[in-house]
Amino acid sequence: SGYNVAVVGATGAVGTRMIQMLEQSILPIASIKLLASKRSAGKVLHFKGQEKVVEELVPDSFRGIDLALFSAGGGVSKKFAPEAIKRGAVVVDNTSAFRMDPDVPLVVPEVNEAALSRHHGLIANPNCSTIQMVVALEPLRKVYGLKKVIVTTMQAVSGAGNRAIKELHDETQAVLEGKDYEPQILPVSGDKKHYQIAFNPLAQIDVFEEDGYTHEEWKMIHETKKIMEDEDIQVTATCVRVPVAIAHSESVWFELDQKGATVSKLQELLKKAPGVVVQDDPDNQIYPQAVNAAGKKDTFVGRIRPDQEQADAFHLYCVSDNLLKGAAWNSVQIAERLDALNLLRVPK
Ligand code: A2P
Ligand code: 11C
Repeated sequence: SGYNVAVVGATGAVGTRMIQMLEQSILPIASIKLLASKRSAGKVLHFKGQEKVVEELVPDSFRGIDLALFSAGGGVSKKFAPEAIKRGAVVVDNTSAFRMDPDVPLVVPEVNEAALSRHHGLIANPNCSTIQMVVALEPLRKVYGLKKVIVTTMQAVSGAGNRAIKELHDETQAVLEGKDYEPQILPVSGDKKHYQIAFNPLAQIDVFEEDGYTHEEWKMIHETKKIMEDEDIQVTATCVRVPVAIAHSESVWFELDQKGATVSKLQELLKKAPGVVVQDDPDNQIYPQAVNAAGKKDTFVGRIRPDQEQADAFHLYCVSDNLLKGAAWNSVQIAERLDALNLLRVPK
């Protein structure tokens, strides 16, 4: 007995991690179906040591499926998530397709698990850079309230998929060897121009909005308010792509609502917080690093220090694996919590 699970986008940067997270999960799994585009049909992947052949995604793929994890792009989710729900599968969607729909819970279990009870068959997984920031800020917000956040991100190329990881590798090698390389993916695969990422941070993630912010920045602002269920939190973001393969790093400035916080009090709250590991010991040069966070499920937090000019304002630095807590692990964790709360079924 257990759930029949489908992974949509199983061959991708996030999809392959979803398979790993399901292998390690406490969720009872009866069967697993791996779905991708026609290009990958017939490819062999593994689940718990057994060979699994990737199938082409079609509406009927979801017949008999109880849980479908989607990470194959927003267009695929828009088209196929309703097909899955119609056939009785609960969908956990890692794309931005439905996140801001008022009827869709947008969930980070450490922050707003209660929102799961309001699902109608689909739960959205937030953007990777938003997730780690709210995991780090929520334990502080609970005690002191949160007035304002200014975040600057340093995001790994894997956020743009497997082809972007390959571009970073190939381009870095070409630059080191003095060869020409024509970027094709970064900063954004669908945008008009492409730029070098090797040895060169790019202040563009996703496309530009009319107000001059990128859509990634827009997501961090609006998803944070939705997850924390507070439209009054002032959030602003600058999102930067850096030549790192895995794990996003973020510099976060925040102003608390209430007085009385100190660095040691904030550290104590974060040490007790779920999903957080504090790495904050300047005397011993201890602070979070992407190379150490890659492959881990936690959000690592350090460099906690007061703003020297403004009362009740602080800085922190957080790092997390964008493919795990930022995507695959948060999705599987949502499924585990749905199961524990007896909510892993499409409501009538
Ligand atoms: P495929 O390998 O067949 O292209 P990434 O984020 O690493 O680029 O991965 C994207 C994932 O989404 C891959 O598994 C990819 O499958 C899948 N995908 C992309 N387009 C479609 C589609 N139209 N139908 C099903 N899966 C798709
Ligand atoms: C990136 N955050 O690093 C993006 C990837 O909304 O799910 C995830 C996009 C999303 O490029």
